[in-house]
Amino acid sequence: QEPAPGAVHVPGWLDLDRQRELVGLCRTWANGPVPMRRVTMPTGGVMSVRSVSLGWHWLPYRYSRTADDAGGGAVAPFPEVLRTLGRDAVDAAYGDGSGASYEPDAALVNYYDDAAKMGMHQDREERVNAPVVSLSLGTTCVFRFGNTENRNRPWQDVHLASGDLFVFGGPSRFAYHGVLKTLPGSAPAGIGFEGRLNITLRQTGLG
Ligand code: MD5
Ligand code: FE
Repeated sequence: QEPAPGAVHVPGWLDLDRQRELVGLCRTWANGPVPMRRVTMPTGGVMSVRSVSLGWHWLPYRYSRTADDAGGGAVAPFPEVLRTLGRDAVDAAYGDGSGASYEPDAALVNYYDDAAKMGMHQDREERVNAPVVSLSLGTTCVFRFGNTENRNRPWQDVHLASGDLFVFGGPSRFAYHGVLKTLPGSAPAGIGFEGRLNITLRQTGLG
């Protein structure tokens, strides 16, 4: 499904074995040098989502090699397995061979408990417009895919289920988007955890 130019949704891209493998990796990453935590925004608000970064540490509104808001330690390196997965994902979405030149160097792993959500925002800390790859695990969420002008209509509400791939590239790369809610009880049997995980891969364009 292609909800907008450059935005490609591939439901069920990951089989259950692959999903479970990624859940295990997320568990490892969540317990890495920078623990999974809730990010505090400059306004003082605290995000309901918990997150951990690999490669480059995301914080509002920049990337750092060190966890500047969480002790200052070094961030875990970007895992090779995600580079390969990212290239495969871009190829699956676009089918034009562009995966070969995709060089993701930052991953953000987000964890949503049943109450977590994410307000409408753009991802614009990256300096290049390479696609963002999004992989969903666990409970289904209602994802709001908006427009590039502002956080208002038009938007499309899309269900992202466990194993789904979404690639945001081209004209959709800088669209506003958010997660309205997750749907408790919607995870596949055997996924091995409660809640929702989302892995995003990004190419920062930072040296
Ligand atoms: C999530 N995460 O489900 C989403 C998936 C985030 C975030 O939004 O910033 O951590 S990534 C959705 C995304 C990324 C980049 C561009 C666009 C959507 N887009 O242009 O719509 O936890
Ligand atoms: Fe985002």
